[in-house]
Amino acid sequence: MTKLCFILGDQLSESLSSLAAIDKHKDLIFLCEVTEEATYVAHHPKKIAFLFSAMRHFAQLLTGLGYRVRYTEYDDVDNAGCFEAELCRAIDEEKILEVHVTFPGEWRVLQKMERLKKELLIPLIIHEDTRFLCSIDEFNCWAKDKKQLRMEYFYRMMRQKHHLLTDTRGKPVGGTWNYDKQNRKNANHIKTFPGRLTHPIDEVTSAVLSLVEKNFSHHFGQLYPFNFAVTREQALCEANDFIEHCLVYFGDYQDAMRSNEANLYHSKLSFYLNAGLLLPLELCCIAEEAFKNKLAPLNAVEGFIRQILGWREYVRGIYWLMMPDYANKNYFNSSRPLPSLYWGQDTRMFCIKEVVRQTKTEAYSHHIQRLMITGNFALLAGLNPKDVCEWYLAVYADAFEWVELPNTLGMALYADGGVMASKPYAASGKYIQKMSNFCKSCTYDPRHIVGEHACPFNSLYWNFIDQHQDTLKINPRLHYAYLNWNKMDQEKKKNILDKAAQVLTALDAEQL
Ligand code: FAD
Ligand code: DLZ
Ligand code: SF4
Repeated sequence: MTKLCFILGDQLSESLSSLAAIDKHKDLIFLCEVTEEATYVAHHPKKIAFLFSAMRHFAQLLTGLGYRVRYTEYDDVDNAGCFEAELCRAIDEEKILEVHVTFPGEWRVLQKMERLKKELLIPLIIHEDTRFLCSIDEFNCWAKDKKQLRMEYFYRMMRQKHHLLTDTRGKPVGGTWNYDKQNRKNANHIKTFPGRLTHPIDEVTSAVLSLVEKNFSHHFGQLYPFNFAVTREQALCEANDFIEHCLVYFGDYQDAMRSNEANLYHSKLSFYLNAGLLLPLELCCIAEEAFKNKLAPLNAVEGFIRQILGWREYVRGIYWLMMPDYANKNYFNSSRPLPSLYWGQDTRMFCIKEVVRQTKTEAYSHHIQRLMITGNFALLAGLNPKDVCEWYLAVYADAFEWVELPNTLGMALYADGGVMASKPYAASGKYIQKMSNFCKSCTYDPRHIVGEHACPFNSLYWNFIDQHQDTLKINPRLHYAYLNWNKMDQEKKKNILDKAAQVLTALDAEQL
């Protein structure tokens, strides 16, 4: 009996559960590049090129290992254009009697699998995605009796379970679970940052780049220069390079932002983790090893491990716990359409302009830029969560819905009403001034709330605090914000709210 193992574009791992279910010598592996996946949101051209090239290289690797691989390229004449039709074509042509897949990363794709399971005349078996360190069942079990699903407690449980940075009694190395307080320095004084690896463009990547240029150059984003790792070997080089050159300062400058410097000391490994070229546990282990070998301090290593073992696993748990209703949450009933400055329309707000510029050229920006610049602005300006989530899903090369949605809808927009975050990540221009050098290049002034040159974040911040006081003023973490707002006299409040209204009018008129 011939079985088929259907591998999706973000499942490029040799250890994939569905691969273990087939016979290398008898069965068939199937991958396909399809229009529907490339266009259900207008993905950044770099993201499409990265995934197609990584898929093609992975298929080559499997062939080299002795597997039989069927691969549909994007411009194959018979390409049926979507997962279902391509799978059915493969089943018919190859006389397949059983299909194996690994649990997909999106609700949308899971629905496709469930439908196929009913419609196909042969069994379709969905295997758990064992690359994650916390299974969906385990997360649901952890969440079941909790009033609040705070990441910190989930993370401690995961540290103990995986014996990472714990002593023999399961206590945290250094005496504290979380060293985030040490990780809030700005990087304005730093002269140079570590350079990054480059990878040669081989024939496979070159063909993919031409294909993407021909078919997707109308999508937002710059295809060239293209410098993504596209094989596991190259991704491992990226990981080792990060450990050697960046991890040491990863903690200290984790929240810092700089113009013309997208990377700082961040790992830029999310693309490879999310596509399956790297595995989360191996990264946590090499980081812990670096700490043991005194290559990096505890605040850096703990911070890095927390992002992967804590946040990454936690957001996946939240996604599968809360879907499908989660995608429709809109706690503040925000409805303003996404303004064109998110697509690169010129703006005088330097911070937004800079983050959007980096996003366009790199298909990447680091966490604080996503959260406190584009995310914070979307929250304060009351942008429609659906539009905002679609933007994040399209423009970042590491974006798959299981990770993008909770981060955007939950963490950045508080649209889930506090499932993920204990308070909205709303901040004024003061925060951005403290953590970046952006304001020095800006027409606006972060010190002013009203007046011609006042930073738009400032009045929008107080407008947000005022507008949502019915729901937010009982939040203890916003106590000081409301104390300060209520201390202001009526005239001052009115001037600020009038200024916020002017800012929003200018935003709608594309004149901000
Ligand atoms: P580093 O700062 O070097 O962190 C190391 C690793 O930790 C990352 O590679 C990533 O795998 C993991 N990590 C860190 N923070 C998070 C987090 N909050 N959630 C999940 N994993 C995390 N991350 C994605 O992988 N895909 C997304 O689509 C995505 N969308 C986001 C949208 C918004 C609005 C926000 C605020 C955050 C989003 N994140 C997303 C989380 C985070 O911004 C990225 O993981 C990180 O910027 C990737 O860059 P890096 O590899 O240099 O990360
Ligand atoms: C993102 C993406 C793109 C652009 N193209 C493909 C593709 O052609 N074939 C494929 O198997 N996967 C692709 N992907 C990734 C899928 O969208 C991803 O597997 C699902 O979103 C589930 O996470
Ligand atoms: Fe951004 Fe305001 Fe600073 Fe300008 S002044 S860069 S708009 S925070």
